[in-house]
Amino acid sequence: MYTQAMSVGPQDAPSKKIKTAEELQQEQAFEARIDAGDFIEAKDWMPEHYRKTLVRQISQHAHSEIVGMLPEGNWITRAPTLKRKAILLAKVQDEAGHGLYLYSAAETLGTSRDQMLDALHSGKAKYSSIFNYPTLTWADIGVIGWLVDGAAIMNQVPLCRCSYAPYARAMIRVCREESFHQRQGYESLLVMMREGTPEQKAMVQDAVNRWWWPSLMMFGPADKDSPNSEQSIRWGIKRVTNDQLRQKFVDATVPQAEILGVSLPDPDLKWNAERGEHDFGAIDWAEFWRVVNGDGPMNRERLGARVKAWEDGAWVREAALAHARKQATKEQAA
Ligand code: FAQ
Repeated sequence: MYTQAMSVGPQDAPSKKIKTAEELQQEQAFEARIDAGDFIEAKDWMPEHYRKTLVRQISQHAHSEIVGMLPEGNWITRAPTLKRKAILLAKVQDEAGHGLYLYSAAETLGTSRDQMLDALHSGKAKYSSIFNYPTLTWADIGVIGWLVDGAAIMNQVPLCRCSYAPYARAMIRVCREESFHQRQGYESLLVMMREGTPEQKAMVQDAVNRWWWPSLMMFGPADKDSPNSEQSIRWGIKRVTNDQLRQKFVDATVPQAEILGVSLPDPDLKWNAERGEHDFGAIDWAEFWRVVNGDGPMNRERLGARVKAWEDGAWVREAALAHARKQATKEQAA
């Protein structure tokens, strides 16, 4: 049943039922393929837990893309120039496309789009914590491109090598588009910081202050508190751990902040020559879990907007279905 598929976690550890010799053989053959670096296709045999983990991650990823359209969509009508509006429109449309590729990839695992959307709308499925924060000023749009898309790329490039081939293939195109998203955000901030008024520069700094910590939270809980990581790494679903990706993101972003001329809101952030990477301050995990569990600044609005869009679109789905049925009847009659 779908609700089970969506709630894979430590509580749903692989079934302890006694396996038949055939099942054991299939499992061993699967593990051998994973060890050999093979990609798994939709029709290949796979353990139920592998399938459920993928449905959970890919559908949550798809939901994130679709919910992620809302914070930026909020600024399309208020973009400062025609050029910025065209770029933002293209970016938000890209996110819709990413959602569609990802829902399609998840569907190959035997879960329907309706089931996935039902899980989102009923609050059973998660989506990225980052989209539960408000976009208060135009600078937030640049900062989302720079930091949020920057974090998304860091996380998603390794997913192009995910052991599940349909997901890996979808991620290749997604990553190319995310690179444009990151670039456009950074460029818009550069313009504001180099040519802007003192008020505009202050607006950029304020946006960076608000988005920095939530961006670090995007990578998920610390490895020691991440119930899914070990098995997902073992199966090649995730190739790099949450903490490793977070560290790479910090190291890549610090020099970009210097070029921009903004500071990052962490007094403990400094280069550690011994380790060859940056030290950074403690993440507020209580805030992270509050937001993940539905009590962030914008959770209710975001979910409310998605449910409303679904309900408002009912007539389109009904009309499309009626048309498809009519076509099918005509073809049968012919
Ligand atoms: N927010 O054991 P782990 C984007 C949940 S796309 C909410 O470490 P896992 C593009 C996690 O689901 C952004 N929940 O889990 C864009 C799990 O709960 P569950 C989305 C989170 O799966 C840009 C529990 O905590 N990207 O930004 C978060 O091994 C701009 C324990 O965690 C993806 O989805 C979080 N931040 O690792 C769009 C990438 N972190 O399901 C518009 C694909 C963790 O057991 C504008 N996903 N949780 O109930 C992944 O790489 C992984 O799923 C992680 C989490 C790394 C997110």
